[in-house]
Amino acid sequence: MERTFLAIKPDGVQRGLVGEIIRRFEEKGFTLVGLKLLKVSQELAQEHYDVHRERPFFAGLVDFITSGPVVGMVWEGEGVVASARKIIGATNPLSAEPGTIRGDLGINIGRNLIHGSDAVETAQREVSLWFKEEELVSWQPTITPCLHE
Ligand code: DAT
Ligand code: MG
Repeated sequence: MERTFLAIKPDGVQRGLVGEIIRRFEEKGFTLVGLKLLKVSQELAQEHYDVHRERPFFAGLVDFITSGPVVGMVWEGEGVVASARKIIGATNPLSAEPGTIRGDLGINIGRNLIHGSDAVETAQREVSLWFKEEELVSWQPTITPCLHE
């Protein structure tokens, strides 16, 4: 089953939006298979955002993501990678559609509340970067027949 990695950034945790953000993925019907609150190390932050290493905003991004607690999550479900990106909305909250997390709850590109893997291969890399295999729980919700034919 497809999995994605999501992280509620320090702004989301500080603003008390952890429950609101998790609710949106639960309500959609995806399955939570990994969850932890952590202070992100410099090493993890730099590795996670490795593709942006040469961008002018890289240092600020690493400073921000290491500035306070982050909620790391793995969610599972049919098409979860692309669907989670839609639920999250565009990178810049000012351009993100209402109804999306960033569109409803954010204003600034550097404070856009949540990270979501952008492709299935990226998700695999990010899940194994943030979680050990034994930290993930494989389970099938009893409501599965209500969600899938
Ligand atoms: P996304 O998080 O939507 O996948 P991304 O991978 O292009 O976006 O960038 C990673 C994060 O870097 C993004 O969530 C916020 C920050 N960022 C991106 N572009 C930025 C910019 N022009 N100025 C400041 N921060 C930026
Ligand atoms: Mg990205």
